[in-house]
Amino acid sequence: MLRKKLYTLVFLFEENNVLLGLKKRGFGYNKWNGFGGKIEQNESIVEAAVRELKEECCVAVKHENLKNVGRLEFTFEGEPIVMDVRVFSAKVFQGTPRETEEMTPKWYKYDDIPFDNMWPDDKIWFPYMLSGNLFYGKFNYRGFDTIISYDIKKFDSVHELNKYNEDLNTN
Ligand code: 6U4
Repeated sequence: MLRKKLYTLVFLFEENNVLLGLKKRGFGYNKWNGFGGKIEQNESIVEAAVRELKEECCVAVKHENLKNVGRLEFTFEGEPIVMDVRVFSAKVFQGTPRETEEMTPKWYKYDDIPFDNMWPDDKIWFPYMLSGNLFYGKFNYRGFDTIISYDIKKFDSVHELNKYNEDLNTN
């Protein structure tokens, strides 16, 4: 039986730039990615997204300014766990991104996104996010570099996406 573990992943946007962070330790080490992590006990998904963003790049965001733009599920061959990642974007936030123990933040123009130094799935679903489409992607990995199979669906409304995000607690 596969066990699901919930994660958050937040991207900030400002004038056609997206904020990425270079992970300095742990899972995804040395890859550019959004900001996020595991959901703690007694915490909603959105609360976790706010907390991780603050911890990892010192930026504050209000719940109502986080938009749920997608969901990603990752399985790794031979591992009994599904990483269930809820993806958010925000255009309104407080503070200037700063380096922390976990991440080095940097703004990237859409044309300069360093896909070769990111998770291989990112180049598949980023175009959906950057063009404002909602998405639900499932990726099956062998090791951390090879995608064996994947499936991605596009949604036109948050309502449709939320049918898949049945447990999303937006409090
Ligand atoms: P600790 O234990 O505090 O270091 P924590 O910050 O809670 O960990 P972490 O860093 O393990 O969690 O979270 C992993 C992050 O990486 C989440 O934001 C989800 C994201 N992620 C994982 N696999 C990914 C993948 N294949 N593609 C992607 N993001 C992924 O774009």
